[in-house]
Amino acid sequence: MELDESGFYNQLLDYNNILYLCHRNADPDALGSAFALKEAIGGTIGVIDGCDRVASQIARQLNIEFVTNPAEDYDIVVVVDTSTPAQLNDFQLKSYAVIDHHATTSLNQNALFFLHRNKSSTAEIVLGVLKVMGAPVMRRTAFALLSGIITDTGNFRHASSDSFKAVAELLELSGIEYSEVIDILSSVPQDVSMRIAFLKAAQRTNIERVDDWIIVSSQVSSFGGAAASSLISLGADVAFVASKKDDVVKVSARARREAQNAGVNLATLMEDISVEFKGTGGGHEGAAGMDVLGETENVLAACVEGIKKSLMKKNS
Ligand SMILES: [Mn+2]
Repeated sequence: MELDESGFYNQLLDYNNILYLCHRNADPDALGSAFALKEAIGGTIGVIDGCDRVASQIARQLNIEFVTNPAEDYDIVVVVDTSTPAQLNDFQLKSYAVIDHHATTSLNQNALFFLHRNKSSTAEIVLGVLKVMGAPVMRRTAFALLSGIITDTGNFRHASSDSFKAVAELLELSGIEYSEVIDILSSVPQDVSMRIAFLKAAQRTNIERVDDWIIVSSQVSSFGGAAASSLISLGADVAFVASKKDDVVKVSARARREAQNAGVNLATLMEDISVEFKGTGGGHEGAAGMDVLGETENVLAACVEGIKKSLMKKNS
């Protein structure tokens, strides 16, 4: 059942023991949104496997307590900022709700109720819920939501006018200075193994050119998503980076805005290819991912072919 902000909040009031569950390797948008909901409504924050580098720093800074790989004995689980069950590993969802901003959220289908908005971050949706509730927006809540918006919009590169409005509102309501948030976010040191992953991704790149479009694919053992973004900043229009772990090939895909305007939609591409390779996938037009089974080379080849097709369709 799809609900609006006030419906979502009113449904949650019926439950006592709520778990706000973030996707694995929780980012600031997931953790910040879960934290703001917990502060306003009560409950426990859970993460699968842990937080990413920036979210860990924010958790330390704001003293955010969370449970890693929580048990499954809650009255209801609110899945936050998560589009596919694969992002929750083996966590068995029974009674659950979803609050999310991804273009395709397959988790909505079996949820008791869900709140979905096409915003740049889940944090912006949560702010909407807090406003409907008339909940006070305290410093830590505002800080957590601001860091979610800033990181999910790629430092406002993919921000909508709504994201800017939400930021302005959060600063006003909480009295935080924007520079305080930026200082924390930029003081997080870039992990050395992440920088090595960027360099390896660049070294192993296969480059394909279609007209003036550059499509690249590569492989690293970890940090695939960040490595794909780094290939975009190096000059690729579309980048696919695969990591193989046991039998699962994890692909992270990124595309420049110009490629999206020319017809590239990574969310649907990842969904389509993941079906072909017996896995799950989805995300946004410009940033998506999938977990599939197969040979890494074949999976990457299918990704690159898919992009070539969508770029050529536009030309003809
Ligand atoms: Mn998000």
